[in-house]
Amino acid sequence: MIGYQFMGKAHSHAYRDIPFFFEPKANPILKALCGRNKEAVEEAAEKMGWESVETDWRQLIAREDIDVIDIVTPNHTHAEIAIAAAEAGKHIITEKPLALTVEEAKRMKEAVEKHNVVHMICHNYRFVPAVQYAKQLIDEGKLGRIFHFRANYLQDFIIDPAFPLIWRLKKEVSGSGALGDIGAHSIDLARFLVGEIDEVTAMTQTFIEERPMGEMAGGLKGAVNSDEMGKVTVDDAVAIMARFANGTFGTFEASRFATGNRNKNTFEINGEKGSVRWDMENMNFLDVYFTDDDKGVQGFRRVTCTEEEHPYAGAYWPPGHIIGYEHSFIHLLYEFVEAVVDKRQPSPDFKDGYINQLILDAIEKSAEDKSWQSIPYQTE
Ligand code: SOE
Repeated sequence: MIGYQFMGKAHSHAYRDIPFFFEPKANPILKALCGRNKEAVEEAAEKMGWESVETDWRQLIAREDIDVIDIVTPNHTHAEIAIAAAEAGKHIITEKPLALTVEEAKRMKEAVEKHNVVHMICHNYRFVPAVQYAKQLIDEGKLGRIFHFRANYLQDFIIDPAFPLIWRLKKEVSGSGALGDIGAHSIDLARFLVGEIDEVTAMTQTFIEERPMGEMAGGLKGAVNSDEMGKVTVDDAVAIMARFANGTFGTFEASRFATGNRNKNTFEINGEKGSVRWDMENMNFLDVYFTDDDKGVQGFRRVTCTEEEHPYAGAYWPPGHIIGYEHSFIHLLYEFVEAVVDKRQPSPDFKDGYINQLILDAIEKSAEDKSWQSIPYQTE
């Protein structure tokens, strides 16, 4: 694995828990952890159970004893590492968004297809049992024709002007701000649950234009490391309207200035026969509404998705013993490990990441020139 901070922790924990709760066809072996700071990566490897460390990702990729490369580094490094890994015949999983640009994402997709390696992108929220069950209900036609997909992904960790200029706030490292970091998750959920998006229009806002220089300090914390100020070059918030190919009406909002919301990743889907509603901060619940309930009891009801019937949930505890954020990574990486053993493509993969990047790019273009932008699928 290349990287070892927030996502490095989530992925390392997940690999170690897969054989604990599932019967994988092969147990992942944590062979090598890679990071530039030797002392820090050795400490992380010790803590998270990696057998060895590397400080140059090129050396890691050249190792014969490595089958899979897991990329959890900042967005601007994804393309170079993934393409080199594909050329070395390694299977690849990378954190989202796939790349900085559509051009990079295209080259990543072409590289993994050319070298016939298994590839996946870590849109972990697809793998929450309640979200999987929502998809089951929709695919079974329980909601009927879908009228609305509505998603808000709201955080507030950077509302303090003293929060430093971390990599997530620099376009040359992150690609975009709230849009690509959290909006990309909502776009992936929209594609997973409802279908492809035809066209978008959007607006973005940057509330704080300058911040003290600094760096990530684990999780979503930042540490100021100079009294110099730097320019924020990404969006702090984005609002999007989208028309889906199947006629669904889509509205999205992603913000890091939604004071009081820590990781409020939510969606609501309204159909002719019913609706579903999900909120990551109450991730085990799925609120459902069906028009054929008796009139006297009609209303949203809350289902706790910890039954055998709810995908992945039955692997853990008896009903009602809920699970957490970290379990979504266990489910995703379990599916990745199975796909690598079977040498087949899991979902979401680099093609999903590329389409996501096309949508992110269209949103940015639309916000720039106040236009509607069609998604250029035909160029894939
Ligand atoms: C920061 O916004 C972040 O860590 C995202 O990068 C993750 O993808 C999301 O799952 C939680 O918030």
